[in-house]
Amino acid sequence: MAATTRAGVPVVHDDPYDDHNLADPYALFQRMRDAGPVVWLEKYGVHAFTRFDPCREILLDHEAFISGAGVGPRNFHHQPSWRPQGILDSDPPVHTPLRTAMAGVISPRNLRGLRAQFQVFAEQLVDRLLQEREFDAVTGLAEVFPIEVFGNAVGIPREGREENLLAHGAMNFSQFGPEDERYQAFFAEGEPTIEWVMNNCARENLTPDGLGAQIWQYADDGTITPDEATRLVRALLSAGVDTTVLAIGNTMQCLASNPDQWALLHEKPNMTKFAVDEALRYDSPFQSFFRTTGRDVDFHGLSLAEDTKLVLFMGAANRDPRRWGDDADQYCITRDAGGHLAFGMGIHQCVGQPISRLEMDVLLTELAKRVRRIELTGEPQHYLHNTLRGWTSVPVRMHPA
Ligand code: OVM
Repeated sequence: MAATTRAGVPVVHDDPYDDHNLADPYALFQRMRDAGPVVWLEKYGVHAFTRFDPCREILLDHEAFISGAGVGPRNFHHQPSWRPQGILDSDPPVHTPLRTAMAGVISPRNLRGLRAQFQVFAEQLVDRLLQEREFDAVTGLAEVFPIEVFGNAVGIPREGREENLLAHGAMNFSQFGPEDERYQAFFAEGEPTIEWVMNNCARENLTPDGLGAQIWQYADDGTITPDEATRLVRALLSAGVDTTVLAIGNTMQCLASNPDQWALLHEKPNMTKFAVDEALRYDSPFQSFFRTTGRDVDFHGLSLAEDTKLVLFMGAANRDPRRWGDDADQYCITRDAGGHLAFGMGIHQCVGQPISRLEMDVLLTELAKRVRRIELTGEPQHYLHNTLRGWTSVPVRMHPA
């Protein structure tokens, strides 16, 4: 990594998106962080940020680093998105009413109602898993819970969720990484789900009391247009499922691989929030985003012209020892993991975060209370995706309390 660009930026020849680095990116992330605050990814022709502070600064400065040209490598100023742009890939003033509507729907009052519903299903699911004793924490737990409770919360039909929601998310999240063979494969799998997802964004197909219907009320009062309402429900359905599924699976993998941490959690189940936050830091389900310079920018010794793409690896920032200390690569539920970048930061910080956190807290608290010990019964299998990080399989055995 000795070579530099003409501007003196260290050049990285490694491919963060190859199979090997997707399975275990942390050795490469360390080399990228140590090379400097910014590196040049030769293969993709883009500057990359992996240290905590610059990543956080970029996310917080939404005027220098805009989202409206897309948050993947494709620059929408020159090449359109595969679908109409929405809350994620817009800037103020377009973004503001979208955010207002979405934040209004994810209200404390709604969350109180959802907690009660989530609790009922968490108890049923944990009852069932305790009977089985041995199960897969991804397919038998992490996928099952959000598909049921989040689907119900939005107000979509029960039929078709399994076949459509995960494949749709995996396709959608592929747009935030390179358009390579892996991208093509996720798009091929996801394309047949578009019709089902878009149908369920329509007002007439949503239950009258769910989050989806409440988004439509903002169209009624004129805060947003009907097209914008459709796309906000689309955002719930395309961003709200896979991410939480992966976060639950990653937390289970962390805890199953660190029996002392499960023992701590079982002793104090009200530490579940910390166990989840630490898992979000340790293996962030959402690894990377692009931004585009909204004007000429001087940043960390680098001059970037307006309309230049750059990539931030939040997954690397969340392991930066400059921020987290020498034990950054340890999963430790007593650490203060607050302030990690797994949900982003600034005006685009995950607006669904309270729902996702509620799902994880309710489900994993129930498990923590009722399970004394958990062990892996086989090797967890990596999920390889350009933007998402997690597992396709985490086989476990539970020992009831
Ligand atoms: C989308 C979308 C919305 C919000 C977040 C996101 C984290 C995607 O509409 O696809 O990814």
